[in-house]
Amino acid sequence: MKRQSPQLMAVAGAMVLAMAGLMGLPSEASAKTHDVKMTALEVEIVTEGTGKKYKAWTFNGQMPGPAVRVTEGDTVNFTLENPKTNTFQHSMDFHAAEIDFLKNYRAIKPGETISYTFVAKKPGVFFYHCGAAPMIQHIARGMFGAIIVDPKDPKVWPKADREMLLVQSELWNNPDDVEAMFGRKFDNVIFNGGIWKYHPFFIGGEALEAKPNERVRIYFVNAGPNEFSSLHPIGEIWDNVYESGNPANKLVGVQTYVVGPGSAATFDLVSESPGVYPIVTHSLTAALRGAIAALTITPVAKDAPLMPLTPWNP
Ligand SMILES: [Cu+2]
Repeated sequence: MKRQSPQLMAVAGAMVLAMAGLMGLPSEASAKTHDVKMTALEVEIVTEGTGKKYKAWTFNGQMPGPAVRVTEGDTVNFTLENPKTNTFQHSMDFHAAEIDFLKNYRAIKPGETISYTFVAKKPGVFFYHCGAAPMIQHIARGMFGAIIVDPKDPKVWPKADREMLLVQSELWNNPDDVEAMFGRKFDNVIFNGGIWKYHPFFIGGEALEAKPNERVRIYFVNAGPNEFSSLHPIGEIWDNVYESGNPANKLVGVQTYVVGPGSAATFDLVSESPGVYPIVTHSLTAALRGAIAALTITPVAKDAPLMPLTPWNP
């Protein structure tokens, strides 16, 4: 067989790539595979700046569970372990996945492990949660979190200068009172698992920070289990709101946006003037029981993790 010259091979290769580009074929080479493993842990966690503890059920011992971040088109190989030291069944339901619920989201007993694979086909910010019965209790006690699916083409929306992830949920003093959960008799509504976590007037509370004119992108998930969030930045207007965090679902100049339980949205805020802009759910029975996050706009704003979990030590 006649050997092709390296130059000819290179030209042929370039032609194939050019053809693929002309035909609009996606570049599969850029899609990644992520192995995500979580462990269901029934543990005590700190939910207040005073150090007060709560008998939670968690993913990886934290409420919310760890933030998962992938890009549109990526594959997620997910594994949930329910260690035999636990007492209850647990499961995992990813709203970013489009797969069979019966097979993949079934509850597993202590000592068991479940794995499944999904492709994150749609960009956005999505809820994840345990769905074991009674689901209202498994979510109320802390088994929830967020997965961000970044758009494949970052140019589909303005670049963010700063990003934050906020997960709202209701908290009951008695984690065993399922009747109070059905009756919506929550004691607190919280952001990222802490009562007044981002309110500097309370012990252990620390404001979120950003610089003037920065585009602050807030990925927001409402874990519920029951209450709607009516998210509003006091003293400001959302520049953009993206339903489910999908750049195609763009709203402009929004004062307040409702995010139902089990839903999510991405909020962009650009503030020109230094000051304090509290981010609240305008459902006041919730805001006044813990769901106020102070956002301080200051030229000396510090960098912070995507989801500042505990300003206080656990
Ligand atoms: Cu669970």
